[in-house]
Amino acid sequence: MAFDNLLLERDGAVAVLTINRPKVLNALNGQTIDELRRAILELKHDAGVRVVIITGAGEKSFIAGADINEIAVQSPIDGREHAIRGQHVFDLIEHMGKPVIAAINGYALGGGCELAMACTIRIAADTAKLGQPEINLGIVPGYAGTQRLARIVGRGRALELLLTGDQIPAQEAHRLGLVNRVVPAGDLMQEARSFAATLAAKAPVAVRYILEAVHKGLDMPFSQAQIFEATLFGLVSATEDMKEGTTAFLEKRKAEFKGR
Ligand code: CO8
Repeated sequence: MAFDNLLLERDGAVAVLTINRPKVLNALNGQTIDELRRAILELKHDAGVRVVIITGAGEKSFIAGADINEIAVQSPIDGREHAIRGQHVFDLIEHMGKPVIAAINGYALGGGCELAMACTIRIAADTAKLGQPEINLGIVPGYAGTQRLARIVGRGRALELLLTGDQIPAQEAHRLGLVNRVVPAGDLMQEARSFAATLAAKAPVAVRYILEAVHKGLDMPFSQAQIFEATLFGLVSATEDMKEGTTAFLEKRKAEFKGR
């Protein structure tokens, strides 16, 4: 599949998707959002891909937000539609059933921070800066930043970040729980690939059900989420990978999961 603004590379079970508009610090215009949708759907349905890494081209930026050139001229109706369209694409990332690692190689601002928050795991270069600076443009986040940020770091911290628009360094983002790990900038992709390889070796159906249990379960009342979890537990017990995992443990050897 050909893209103008994305690079897609496969390395065994790991796919690396790079937002490739370095001249505008990888800002997300409408075309890029559309290409992301196509790429994510392709990766979701590719059984050979078990983990996806998303990063930004160049040294400086992961994604510096939605493309302000487009925001500046859009009508209110278009603005709403564009926000909803982007939200659907980010939901696809969150619900693709495979871990997605954001390798945050620089600025993750506005829509860039929102995209990172839709990923399963965030690894940041020690040079990265994160934030939701929309308030400084006189707008609000539109790709679910008000919702995911509050769920990840808590309401009080989210409100401070959203209302100040401050860019925070990677270490501060780590302290808040906004990123999982901070690594030296030069090691970022190696760390992301190594983490991806660890996740790719896990049982894919169990991985998918854990993602589903957490993401769907958090939107349910606790008692229903527990039943949902128990049902997934029952289902996963029917997999060959469950037999392999438990047998390997009892035989004191490493399990080889096949995704069945
Ligand atoms: N959109 C368009 N162009 C951008 C963007 C952007 N978000 N960010 C940077 N650029 C461009 C600059 O205009 C500049 O272009 P040129 O070389 O032609 O002048 C080039 O990238 C390099 O940027 P700078 O010269 O500004 O680089 P600096 O190192 O001086 O600064 C910053 C880097 C701090 C990242 C700075 O570029 C900046 O503040 N960028 C904007 C960050 C921002 O406000 N992001 C939020 C955007 S709004 C948003 O994300 C809303 C999401 C929901 C949208 C829902 C519907 C569409």
